[in-house]
Amino acid sequence: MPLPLAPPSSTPLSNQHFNTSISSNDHPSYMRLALSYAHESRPLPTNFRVGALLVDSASNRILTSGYTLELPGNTHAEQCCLSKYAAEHNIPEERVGEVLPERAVIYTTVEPCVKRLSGNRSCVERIVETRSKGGGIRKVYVGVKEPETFVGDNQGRKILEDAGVEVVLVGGLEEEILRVATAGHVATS
Ligand code: HJL
Ligand code: ZN
Repeated sequence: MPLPLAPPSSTPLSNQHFNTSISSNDHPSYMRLALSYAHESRPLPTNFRVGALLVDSASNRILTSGYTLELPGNTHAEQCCLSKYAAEHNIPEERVGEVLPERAVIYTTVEPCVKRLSGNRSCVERIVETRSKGGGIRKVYVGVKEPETFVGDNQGRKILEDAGVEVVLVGGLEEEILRVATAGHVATS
């Protein structure tokens, strides 16, 4: 019997791996779960509220979840996923590719960033780095392209694809993803 989904606030995922009742090819449901994590993020005018999941697509297990500013400091959702998984394996985030399962994928409500106004390392760089030893993240499921608010036209998709990471747009939740992502932004008109 499938286990129930773990809702973000009542069941923190920090150190547990869990199965869900989502079937492995049900990408919209995984994206909806990622979106539920985006809701956990504090609204701010200076970034987007994003939710992400690191999933082992071979075993259909969620390895970690993440959302913007979940970890201390100015942290992004995808970064939190990788960082938490690395911490669970007692390895620095830069080496997380060494402990990821062969078919690891990321679901993220907003396209991974290439450039950050803060100058911090981008999520695209972190994802590509996981592939340095041949394994690593092989696919990224994206809910929306990054809006041009902060850094203009984000080339995340192209750079990931050039590095051999497949990028799949999962449509259907764009409106809600953008509403959540921009909740702390100041209206311009
Ligand atoms: C993604 C996130 C997040 C963004 N994008 N994919 N996941 N916050 O968790 C992208 C946006 C940057 C701004 C500001 N946001 O966040 O371009 O301060 O948030 O480094 O460029 O940069 P900082
Ligand atoms: Zn990022």
